[in-house]
Amino acid sequence: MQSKEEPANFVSAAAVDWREVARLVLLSRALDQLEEQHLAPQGRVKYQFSAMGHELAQVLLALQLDQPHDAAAVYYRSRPFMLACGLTPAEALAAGMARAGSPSQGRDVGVVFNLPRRNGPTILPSSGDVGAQYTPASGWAQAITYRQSVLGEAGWGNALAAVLGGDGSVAANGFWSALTIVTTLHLPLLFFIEDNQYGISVPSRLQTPGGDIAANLASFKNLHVLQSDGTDPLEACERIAEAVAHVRSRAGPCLLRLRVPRLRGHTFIDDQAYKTSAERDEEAGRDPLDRLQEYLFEQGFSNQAAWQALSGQVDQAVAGALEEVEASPDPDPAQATRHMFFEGSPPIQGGLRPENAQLPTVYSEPQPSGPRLNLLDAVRRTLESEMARNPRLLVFGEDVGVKGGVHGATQGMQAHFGAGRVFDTSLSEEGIIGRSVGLALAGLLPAPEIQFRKYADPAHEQISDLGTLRWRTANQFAAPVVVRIPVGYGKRTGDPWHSLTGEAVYAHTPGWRIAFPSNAQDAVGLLRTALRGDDPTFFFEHRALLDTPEGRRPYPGDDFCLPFGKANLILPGDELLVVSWGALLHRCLASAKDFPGRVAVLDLRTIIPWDREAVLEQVRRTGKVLLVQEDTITTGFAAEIAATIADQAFTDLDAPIRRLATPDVPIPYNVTLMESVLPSVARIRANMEALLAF
Ligand SMILES: Cc1ncc(C[n+]2csc(CCOP(=O)(O)OP(=O)(O)O)c2C)c(N)n1
Repeated sequence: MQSKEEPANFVSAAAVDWREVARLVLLSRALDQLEEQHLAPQGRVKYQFSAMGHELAQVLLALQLDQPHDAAAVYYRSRPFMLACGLTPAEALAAGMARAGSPSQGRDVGVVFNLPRRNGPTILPSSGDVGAQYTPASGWAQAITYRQSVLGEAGWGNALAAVLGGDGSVAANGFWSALTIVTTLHLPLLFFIEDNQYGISVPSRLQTPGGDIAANLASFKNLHVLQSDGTDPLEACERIAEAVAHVRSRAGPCLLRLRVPRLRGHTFIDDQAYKTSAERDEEAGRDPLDRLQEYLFEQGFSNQAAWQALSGQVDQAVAGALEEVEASPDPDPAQATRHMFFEGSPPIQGGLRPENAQLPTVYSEPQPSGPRLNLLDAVRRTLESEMARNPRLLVFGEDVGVKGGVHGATQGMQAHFGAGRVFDTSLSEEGIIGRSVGLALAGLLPAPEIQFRKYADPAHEQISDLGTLRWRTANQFAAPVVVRIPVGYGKRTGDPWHSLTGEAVYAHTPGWRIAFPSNAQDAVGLLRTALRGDDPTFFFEHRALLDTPEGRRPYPGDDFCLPFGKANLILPGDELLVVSWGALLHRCLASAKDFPGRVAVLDLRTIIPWDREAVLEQVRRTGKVLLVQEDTITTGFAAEIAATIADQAFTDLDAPIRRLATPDVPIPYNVTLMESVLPSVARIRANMEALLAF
């Protein structure tokens, strides 16, 4: 019963199903014991992360996350929470033992969880990277407010996002990035920090000054900060209820620090030699299971006989689950390469497809009309036309709102579509991409801008985790995000910070598609296809083409979509094939003019997927190939093309495969220096000449 002083959404201790709490804590304990006494020593579970000491607090939280659009981002010590959210004992064991039937179908470590909604919150696909759970959780929190206020969906009204993490994780970039996002935007996120005073062996005083993140954040603006003993049933229950009520009632984000013991090593193989025996004894004396039992007996919710009976039922359930998992097969090896990209069947959660909100992609001929547009204007017009048709599309990034982007790609869009849909972000690329993951998982379509390719570096953890998200969850989740990035040297300028193309890094980051258009028409078609697609996509906008004549084309129409993986033979020729993309494509065309009819120029248009067939067909016809790339030479994308040609068309070659690229140096600031390292028209021409004469 709620008393008069209790805030809205407050769940009092009297309303808690303490028998269920006890069952879940006992279940978690029994699974840990089975693993540490049998399965890990036998090598049948390779990573055993005991949750002993953390169980009570996690279960109390999970049972309060009962609204249909609640979500939680968890970490590897969150199994008690998962059990309370509907993970079955058999799934838990199958996960650790890497059997079919685990939530990742044996693809991921057993404690790196994901779970589409059952009886609790949606569990966002978690990561093995400590701290990587925070910014996606902030994205879900932002999606809650977007779906409620921009899309007008009342059902999202009192939803919340929770993120679980340890005391070590509060030193990670993602924690601070998410904290900044949710406090500046007043978002419904609950930070649930389980402080067991250690990372692996590093004590919490080396993670945050004084070892107390809650004390340090006491004066952080817009953050409600709470502390609790995570082993005391009544106190933990009340503080958790207070934290949940605060966030649910839209009073802003909250951080709750729970002090818990870690009753075992970091993992099964950690002997805890860095703790004194007095310290270990002290921790053992704070076992939440003992305190729970004591509390339940005191309150008359249980007694010795009832406790024994419950414990027996739990042991039986675990034994039954083990039998079931032992009888289940290994996952099918034929499936191991599936689900890197969308294959036609929608995921359960994430992106627009589960709610049938996707716009159709129909490939057709361009319908050019009007004057020739800059590539930059073409991008803006495409974003605007898609925004007008798709209310789930959001555009954001640093300076993207009022200013309209440092390059001007989003000029006027905030005024037109409102600050809910087109907005400035805090200066954190990890925050931009990580929040995009959460937004996409919550059924929206984020199209963030990163100001320059080099400045995506801080986001790399989120980028690589997003690339594998569908695969890691065996297609249960997907998060299509379209990231626009201006890349490459500028019109008459370059430098180490603003001029990187760096496509090879992303081509080597599985799960991402990469568009790299050389003109405005292709930019429109590829961007629209990306925005109607199902996969994370990088859309590269070359700076030397943003407002120069080479890139200009008439607008091809509001329905024009261009397929990925279809190269464009811009110039036919019989004796030598030149393959390029982006701005250097135009240098290749200028060079080829001197050899009419002899040099073919193929614009790759997309790097992932790339058009192998078109390249091989032209190689077979001409017998010679020159690959021209702006990115640095070593392990650049041209090397991938060269390897494929050597493998598939070796006997068709009449000359060595040649690459032209920037040497392994950054782009220099001085223009003469810059031009000395970039493949120039003169160097391209000289190489064409040499190959034609070979
Ligand atoms: C980015 C990253 N760095 C390092 C690691 C290795 N690592 C795994 S767990 C861990 C300690 C994390 O401690 P804490 O956040 O306090 O959680 P706890 O294990 O105590 O529950 C470390 C260093 C990792 N997984 N990810």
